Amino acid sequence: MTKRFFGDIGPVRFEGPKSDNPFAFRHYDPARLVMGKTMADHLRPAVCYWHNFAWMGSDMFGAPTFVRPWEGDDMKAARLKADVAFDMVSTLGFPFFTFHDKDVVPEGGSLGEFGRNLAEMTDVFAEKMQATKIKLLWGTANLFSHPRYMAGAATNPDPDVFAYAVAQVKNAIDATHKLGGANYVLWGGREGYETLLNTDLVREQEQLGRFLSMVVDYKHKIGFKGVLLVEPKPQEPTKHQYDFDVATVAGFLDRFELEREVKLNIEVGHAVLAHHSFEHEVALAVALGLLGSVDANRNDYQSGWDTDQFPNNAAELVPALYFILKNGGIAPGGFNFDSKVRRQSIDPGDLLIGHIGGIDACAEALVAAARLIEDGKFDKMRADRYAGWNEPKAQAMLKPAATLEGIAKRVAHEKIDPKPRSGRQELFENVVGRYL
Ligand code: XLS
Ligand code: NI
Ligand code: NI
Repeated sequence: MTKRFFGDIGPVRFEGPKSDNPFAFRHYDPARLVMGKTMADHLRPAVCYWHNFAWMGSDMFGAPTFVRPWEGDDMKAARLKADVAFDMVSTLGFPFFTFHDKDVVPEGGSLGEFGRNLAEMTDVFAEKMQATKIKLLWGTANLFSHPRYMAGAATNPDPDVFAYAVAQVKNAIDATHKLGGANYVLWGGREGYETLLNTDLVREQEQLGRFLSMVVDYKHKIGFKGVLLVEPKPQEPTKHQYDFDVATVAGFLDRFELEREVKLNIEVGHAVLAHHSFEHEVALAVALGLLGSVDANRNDYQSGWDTDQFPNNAAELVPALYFILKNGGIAPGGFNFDSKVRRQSIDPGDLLIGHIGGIDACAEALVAAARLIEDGKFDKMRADRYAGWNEPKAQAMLKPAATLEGIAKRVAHEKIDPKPRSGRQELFENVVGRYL
């Protein structure tokens, strides 16, 4: 590298909430202990290749706005991109990065060339990871950008596309495995439909189930120790995506007997698109034992689009962090910033500022959620609400021996007449707010 992309900025350090240095953390203090674990170990933040290095600032109506020295479609450009990417992760002091195969190398003219490029870049990454101690949170394959995937990858009506996708995923898992990735992600960007009029959804879901089962088998065959993660999203780019939300994917995994093999990568903006909240998706995944990792970002609430903005609202994140802490943490997952700067943020420093604000919001929420748990009042309020269920008579109703007529008889005999009790929602909200 002749001239450093980020000029003289960095390394980014913790300076505390009073700092007005835009290139300092105000809440994220990587080494600070929270409930006996460092903030870095709790959040396991990652920089993604995709938004930072593969998107040049174009939108539906406008040309690219960013000037990036690594723009180009050859391995020379890819190497420069890798230099800047590792410089960026080091400057932020984040422990992880994530990538799609297509983000890091050109596809070239054939799958063979694509595979060779990826293998070459895997060696480059391995060296850089060794030198910087930066680790791979997850790798993935882009099965949605190329026109061949316009009608889906695993769910394509053309079996040759299915085969091609399988081959591409094999290469991406091999690369992830070689780099000791903590996880491997499958986001089915086009695994859905535009119109049911031309779609056999029974067949397509069978194909998707088979595909995922083969990925699971391959993982075991090569001894990949990372966790396989499906990333739910309800729509966009398709009208309807099969991996709609946590509940839908949970059902899908059960149906194909993959619920012990695959976990979920939950993205904030996708939760919003599904008309859920982020904490809903997290809480449900925790409840089902399916929480894998998080794609941290936020959505614009008006747009109806996956805007992938950096998170900046700590208060909104507290409930999700609470459920994550209750789950015993997110590892081997982490907080991957699947976030991008706005199209007008054209300065190199803007990329850093986005991540700084994002991790600060997560760190502030983490501390608040930890206080909430350590203090104990909140958990007690939640437990008190269900205290009646601790009674033996209540417990008996949940046993297999319980019957409708038995319970009905007891209601008459004991003249049971329940009185409404306040759910105290505002109190719960106020208590959560107290810890920020
Ligand atoms: C797109 C997804 C994508 C996945 C990885 O909406 O969030 O970025 O995280 O393919
Ligand atoms: Ni994502
Ligand atoms: Ni997304």
